[in-house]
Amino acid sequence: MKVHLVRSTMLKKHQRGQGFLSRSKRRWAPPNFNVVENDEGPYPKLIEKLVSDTSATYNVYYTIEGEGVDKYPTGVFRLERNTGELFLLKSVDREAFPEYKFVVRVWDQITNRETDENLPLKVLVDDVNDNPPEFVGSLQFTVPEHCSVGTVVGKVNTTDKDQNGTDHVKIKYTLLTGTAMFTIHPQTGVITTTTNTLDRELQDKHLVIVKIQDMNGAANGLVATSTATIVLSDINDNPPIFMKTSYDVAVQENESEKLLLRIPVQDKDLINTPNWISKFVISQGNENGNFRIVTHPYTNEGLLYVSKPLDYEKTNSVQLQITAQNQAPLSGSSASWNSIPVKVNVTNEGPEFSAPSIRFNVKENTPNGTVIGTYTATDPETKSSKGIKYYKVTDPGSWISVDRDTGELRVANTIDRESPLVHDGFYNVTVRAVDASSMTTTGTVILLVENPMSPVSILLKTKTEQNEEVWRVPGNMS
Ligand SMILES: [Ca+2]
Ligand SMILES: [Ca+2]
Ligand SMILES: [Ca+2]
Ligand SMILES: [Ca+2]
Repeated sequence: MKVHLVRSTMLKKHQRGQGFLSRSKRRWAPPNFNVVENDEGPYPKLIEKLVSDTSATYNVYYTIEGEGVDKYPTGVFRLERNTGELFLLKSVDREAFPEYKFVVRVWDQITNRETDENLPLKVLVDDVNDNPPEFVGSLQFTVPEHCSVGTVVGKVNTTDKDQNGTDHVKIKYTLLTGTAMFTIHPQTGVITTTTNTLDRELQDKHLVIVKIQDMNGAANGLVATSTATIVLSDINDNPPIFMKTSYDVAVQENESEKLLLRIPVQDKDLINTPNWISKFVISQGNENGNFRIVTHPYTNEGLLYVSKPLDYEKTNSVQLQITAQNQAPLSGSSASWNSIPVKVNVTNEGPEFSAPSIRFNVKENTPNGTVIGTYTATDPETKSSKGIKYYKVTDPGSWISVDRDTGELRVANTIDRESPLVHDGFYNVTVRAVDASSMTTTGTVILLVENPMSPVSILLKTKTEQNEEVWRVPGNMS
């Protein structure tokens, strides 16, 4: 084909392939030339032959300057000086340089004067689909577990170096795995969920293979694949679970700031987050504020303290209800906080005898009313015996009387060393002390019954010839 470089007083149009050649009197706009990228040649390859109408009048020659010739990238085009033939010298890459602008000039061979106006020309490089689509940016997405169907997970971003607006860059998105849980929009690349059963506590992330294909997914399209990671973020769908169904603990009256109970719980949600950290509430039974409960910062246990002393005389047991919550509210309609009962038994501080047992020596046949000694108890808190009463519990021979107010012991009957109630010289009496709040304790009084003739109150345990154990006065071996 030829392009005539003409001057005309009339606007003309010549159909030329797919383009139009327009000319005006002073300036004219030639069509763009087209070359196809990646053409295998052979080279040089003739593109056009340019002919100026002035060649009819003059002997002309042509020159060319601009991109692809003497401007970057040089060496792509050559114009035959005498014939006006424009050659492509080598394969071109549209993605590297999509169009070349240059100027053709016509000269008189004799005068070296220009015989015509400059002809600006543009060569467009036609696209070939030689670039597969590419993934752009992160394929890491996060979506809350148990989100509703259709929740947007994220958008797969892509690029394609080929020509915009053509099928060469029209990408179709497909998921190759994970289709039971996710779907991808074929045109936009937006991934959404297809289920509301995604459970972080079961599996905290899913890997899905994404395929992208240009030519809108046609078989001749170019393909790329990559793996998207979909991380499930935690919601608080698990309440803390108690390890036991109830507790029974004891607290002594008048105690305070004492740890009564450690209550462990388990929580399946994400550890060390507000969804996991427990928050305990005494939901019932603490109307008087005797208790407080805090969360152990490391173990997440509930620590139940008595914070205000309890009075046994007012209450001897408290029924608490302990509820385990999280710092964060629960998500999901089916779950609710759990509670367990904790029974706190208040124990009284009873009186204590001066010793669990006490021993006195008493001669047999000691007159009634003779004082043997005293055996007293005190309140361990006040160390006082005030208000404590004493009673006999056991006294098989009724040999002893106990003063109810003082704990004084007196002889009340004939004490007989030979009585079958005496064993190895010992006779036992059990005494009970009772305080004002009816708390009791018992103690044992051991009487060592002595022979009245014995000069000393010390007896030795010896054996007879019949091998019986007997108490004897030292020196008297009869
Ligand atoms: Ca291309
Ligand atoms: Ca492409
Ligand atoms: Ca939780
Ligand atoms: Ca969870």
